[in-house]
Amino acid sequence: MTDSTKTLCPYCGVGCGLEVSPPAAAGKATNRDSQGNPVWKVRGDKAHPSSQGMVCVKGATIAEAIAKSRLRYPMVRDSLNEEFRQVSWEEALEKIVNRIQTVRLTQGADAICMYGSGQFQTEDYYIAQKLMKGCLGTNNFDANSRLCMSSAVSGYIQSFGADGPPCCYEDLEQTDCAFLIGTNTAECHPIVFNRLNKYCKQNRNVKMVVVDPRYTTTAEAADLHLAIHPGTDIDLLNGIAHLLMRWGCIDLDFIEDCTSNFPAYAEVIQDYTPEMVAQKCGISAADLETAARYWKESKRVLSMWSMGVNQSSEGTAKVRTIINLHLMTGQIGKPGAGPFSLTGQPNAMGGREAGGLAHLLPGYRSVKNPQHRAELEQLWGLPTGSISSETGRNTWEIITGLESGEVGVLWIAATNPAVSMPDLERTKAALLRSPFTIYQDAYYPTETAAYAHVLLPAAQWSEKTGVMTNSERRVTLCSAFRQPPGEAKADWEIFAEVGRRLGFTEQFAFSAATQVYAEFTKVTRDRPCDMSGLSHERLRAEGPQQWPCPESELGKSDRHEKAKRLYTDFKFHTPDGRAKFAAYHSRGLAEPPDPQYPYVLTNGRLYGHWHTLTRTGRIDKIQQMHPNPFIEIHPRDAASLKINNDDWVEVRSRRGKAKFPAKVTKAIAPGTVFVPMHWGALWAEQAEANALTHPESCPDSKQPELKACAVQLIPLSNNFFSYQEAEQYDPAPSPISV
Ligand SMILES: Nc1nc2c(c(=O)[nH]1)N[C@H]1C(S)=C(S)[C@@H](COP(=O)(O)OP(=O)(O)OC[C@H]3O[C@@H](n4cnc5c(=O)[nH]c(N)nc54)[C@H](O)[C@@H]3O)O[C@H]1N2
Ligand SMILES: Nc1nc2c(c(=O)[nH]1)N[C@H]1C(S)=C(S)[C@@H](COP(=O)(O)OP(=O)(O)OC[C@H]3O[C@@H](n4cnc5c(=O)[nH]c(N)nc54)[C@H](O)[C@@H]3O)O[C@H]1N2
Ligand code: SF4
Ligand SMILES: [Mo]
Repeated sequence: MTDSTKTLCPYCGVGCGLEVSPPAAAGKATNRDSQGNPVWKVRGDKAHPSSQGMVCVKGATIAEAIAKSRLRYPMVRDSLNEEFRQVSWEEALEKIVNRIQTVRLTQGADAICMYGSGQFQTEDYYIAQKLMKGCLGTNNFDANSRLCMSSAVSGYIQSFGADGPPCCYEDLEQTDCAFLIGTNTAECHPIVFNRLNKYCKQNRNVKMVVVDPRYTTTAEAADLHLAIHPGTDIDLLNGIAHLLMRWGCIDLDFIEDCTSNFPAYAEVIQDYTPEMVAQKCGISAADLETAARYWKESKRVLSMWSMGVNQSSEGTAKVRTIINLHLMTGQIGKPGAGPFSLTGQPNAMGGREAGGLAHLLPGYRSVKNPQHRAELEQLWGLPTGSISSETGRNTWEIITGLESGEVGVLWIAATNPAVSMPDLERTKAALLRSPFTIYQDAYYPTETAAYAHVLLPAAQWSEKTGVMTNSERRVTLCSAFRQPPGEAKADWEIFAEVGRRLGFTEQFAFSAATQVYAEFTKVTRDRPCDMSGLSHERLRAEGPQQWPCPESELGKSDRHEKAKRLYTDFKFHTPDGRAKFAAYHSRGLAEPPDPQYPYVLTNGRLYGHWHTLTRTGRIDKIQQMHPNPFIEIHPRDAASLKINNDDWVEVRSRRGKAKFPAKVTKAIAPGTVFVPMHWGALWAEQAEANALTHPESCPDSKQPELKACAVQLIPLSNNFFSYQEAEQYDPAPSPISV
């Protein structure tokens, strides 16, 4: 393999095209990483339509982390206080299969759980569904997308009758107003932001609104920044709707012809007067009015959102309330307009297509739907009734299942829950109780490895071939261009091998990823995410493709144009074909601040780092960009607590504590503090954001409210306190701003 390979960046859901070439050109010195591995050269793929050659620092430096600190061989141990010993695949697989068979017989299939990830390729996801939901007959497969995209999924399904972001990146350059809510796009979706920001700068009449309690890098670029109190998004959105209604700026024809349930919504928004909304959100009535005016004056509004909206105990309601505004103004199904959920992980979209949550089945199907189950049982060659009609355990229910002893086997792959789950103390205690945990990861050590009985080495991006789908529904083939280290195998290969050993030889008779993908695309035929026209061969020959891409459309000249946007005919996937308005009042935070825990803690990401640092923590350039965790505190709060820059602050919630050096800044609103989510126990002492967070979740999407919990702040290293004194400290009630 000497030529360059086109592939996709394996980090965020923007899905930038990369071109990767071998480390050494003939006669030139080989660039090596700090562990002596040759480093591949990476540049942006100019021909990739989503990114047009652009990359951010994460994509540009990915090659520096792919060979370091890898898990190379299967390892096992009988209990968590023993050392791991290296074993053959044969021995590891035998142990797993025996345990699965025993648990199936003694506790039933529903005692087996798998927890996967939006960092799987679609092939990995699909085979995991077939194994768990089809062959084993339990829907206990959930993924870290539960912590990420599930509110967007349920919002789209409830409003439109199906999941799937209806927009595309060309809309970034065709809009009159970009409405960014709960997204720090500049740091988390940098190439989406670059495209948008460049366009806004060239067209001064195009407006950018940012709704975020923090003054983020994204907010710096905005025409209007609404620094709302955490958890007041629904108030704001209903307040904008109230003004649009008052001004008569609604699309009555669209509402009449293409939607349902408008009267209920119209009644709800009556209550959201500008005075009330401004007061609740902590913004001025003038700013609220400006936001509403931008909606009114813009022919095309493109709203974008991410975790500030989804990670909420009313996440689905927030998503639907954003969609309401689009329905009310007819801003959907046309260039430059629509409700655009920015996906987090590189293949969270593929995960949704493959049915990778406990209530879903492949091809945008639902476990609750008897016809959907029957279709898959037939496609998979399984007896009728093989697929359970019960929703499986979601991410948090896996934790509570460990607590109650109902989970007998836990198989975790491509995620690091010992850092990323809410209420870490409880999560870790539950993981400690697991009778048998299989952990399948690319790197070693990670925090979760400490809780495993079996470690399986996974081949990662660059070492396995498969597809990923980005936020604009564009599917890119990621071809392998180097060998996996040691004995690492692709996730789907491991699942398929276990399937065969459990007796499902026909169901897992695959020898290459291209065969897996061929079967998967068949399963999507005639579904909203129809990809029956796609194959590895076509993606290799023709480059990345957007879905829908039904086989029947192949060869038609307008195929690509038609796939750009969904709902251009204003026909939705609901039973009556209409998009449904939702009528939600705001409920606010699940754990609002109070005199004992007077601050709202929010948390999120930094530009250079990726999640739990398994890759970016090992890249020098990025470590230098963001060397340490910190806590952002507003100068007013810092003054009242006598905290100076760089003073250590202990943060306590009802569940746990952490400590950070202070960064005193007006970028965070008074009453709110911010910490990055990245540093787990292996990377810093007691700087885990999730030691503090709680698992209260949205009733529809079951997505936990990771974005907000109530905390107290205790200064540790100034003149007034020692650490010991702080242990007895009773924090003086501070002003509560929510
Ligand atoms: N650099 C980098 N990029 C990434 C990732 C990464 O780890 N690092 N991860 C990827 C993944 S998986 C994801 S999910 C995305 C996440 O992308 P984002 O959602 O953009 O990232 P976050 O920083 O988690 O949160 C976004 C913002 O939500 C705001 N927020 C908090 N509470 C509220 C609220 O109540 N209302 C509103 N309106 N806003 C609120 C926070 O202040 C924060 O600025 O990023 C993806 N891209
Ligand atoms: N407080 C707080 N907590 C959060 C969030 C937040 O905003 N705030 N965000 C939540 C969100 S949106 C997300 S997406 C999660 C992310 O949280 P995690 O999923 O826990 O984070 P990662 O560090 O991306 O973990 C991915 C793991 O997969 C491994 N890996 C990479 N490629 C492969 C592969 O091909 N196969 C296998 N088997 N392993 C592979 C990596 O080595 C790494 O260990 O965190 C959630 N938790
Ligand atoms: S924007 Fe996202 S997909 Fe693009 S290079 Fe950066 S991390 Fe990779
Ligand atoms: Mo995410």
